[in-house]
Amino acid sequence: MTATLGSSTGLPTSDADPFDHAVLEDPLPLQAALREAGPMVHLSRYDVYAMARYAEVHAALVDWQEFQSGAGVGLSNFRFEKPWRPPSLLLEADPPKHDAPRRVLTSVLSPRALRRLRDRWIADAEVLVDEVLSAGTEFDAVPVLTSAFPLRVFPDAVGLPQEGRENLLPYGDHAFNAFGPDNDLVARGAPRVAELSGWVASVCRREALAPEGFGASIWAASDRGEITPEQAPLIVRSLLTAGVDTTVHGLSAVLYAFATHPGQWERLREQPSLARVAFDEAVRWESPVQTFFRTATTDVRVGDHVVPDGSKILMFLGAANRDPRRWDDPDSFDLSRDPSGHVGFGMGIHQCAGQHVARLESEALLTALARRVRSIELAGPTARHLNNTLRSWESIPLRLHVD
Ligand code: OW7
Repeated sequence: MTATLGSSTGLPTSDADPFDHAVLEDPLPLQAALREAGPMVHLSRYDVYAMARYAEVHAALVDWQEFQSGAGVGLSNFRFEKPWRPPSLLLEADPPKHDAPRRVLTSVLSPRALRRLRDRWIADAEVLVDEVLSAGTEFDAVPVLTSAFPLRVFPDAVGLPQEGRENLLPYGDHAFNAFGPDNDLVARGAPRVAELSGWVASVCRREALAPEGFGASIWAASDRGEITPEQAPLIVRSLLTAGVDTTVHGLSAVLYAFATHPGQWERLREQPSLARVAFDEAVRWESPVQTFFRTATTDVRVGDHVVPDGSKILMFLGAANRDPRRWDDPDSFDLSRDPSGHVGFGMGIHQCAGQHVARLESEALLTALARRVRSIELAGPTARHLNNTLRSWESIPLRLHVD
């Protein structure tokens, strides 16, 4: 990065492109440079204001009055640009419109509502791990475990029809690319947008959803008048957009972390109840959702500087999660740390509504693996999957040693 001091205001400025392939491949150097440059940095290429330190990212996340989501949480400013799809009633909305959809989804995905899924998911993870291990102990963890497990349990929990489930990951991948600039990654997804969006819309309808499941629960809330029948399918759409790729990449992160930190796997083996901490530590360490934007609702003062009304603010969740001002030895994946307070699930009124679902998926898979696998190592070169928002893996070749 070239961080040169802006002449009149003293605001550091950078012409770096956070969405450049080289940066997406390894975002850590840019994150460190932006943190060092100051509490806020102007990114000249996109004319946006960037925050990469924990304190400022956290403050912006909890200040929904001055840093709104309703103008979009990507680079596109909905005040001036038409969104590529009808805005999310949760992610891309502010109070008061945000509140009823949020209340409903929070309740549908609450720890209490997940209790009936727990035993089934733990059994499903054991079956998957048994199947995988009986086929061999060397494999690519992404297709075989980290995408296979969410795809095995989540669509059923929503109540989706079987047909078309292969559309879930490509749809999510495009949605998360669309939060970034209109670059080659967005162009690559564009040809399938109409087809994928058509499928998603079709399965958000009440008639398409199973009589029990997260989808049916959302529709039931509309029967009780908690949301309108017009809102229900868009809230189901949030589940399908935010609930698959994110968990796949979170599971990839935690398995990669263990494959590269064998001592931590031994600790998990000794104390399987660490599975929950392990997942949150991996979400902190890898930050599957790297960035989100907000929009200034007025001229907002940040330190000695002012973000002009209507400007886009880019929050580097991944950089905040490795800010040495907040975390001891931030680059180490360490089960003895308390990762709570990380902003990998966001913070404040928009904090991830599906985090308990993600934690349960991870707990089920890690527990099943810990029961049978003595050690995990990389068996070849890994490959990243580039996305404008997500930090993810295309391939994690593993070799497991079983008892
Ligand atoms: C939605 C992880 C952020 C998201 C992401 C993408 C879409 C939505 C939510 O949460 O449609 O509400």
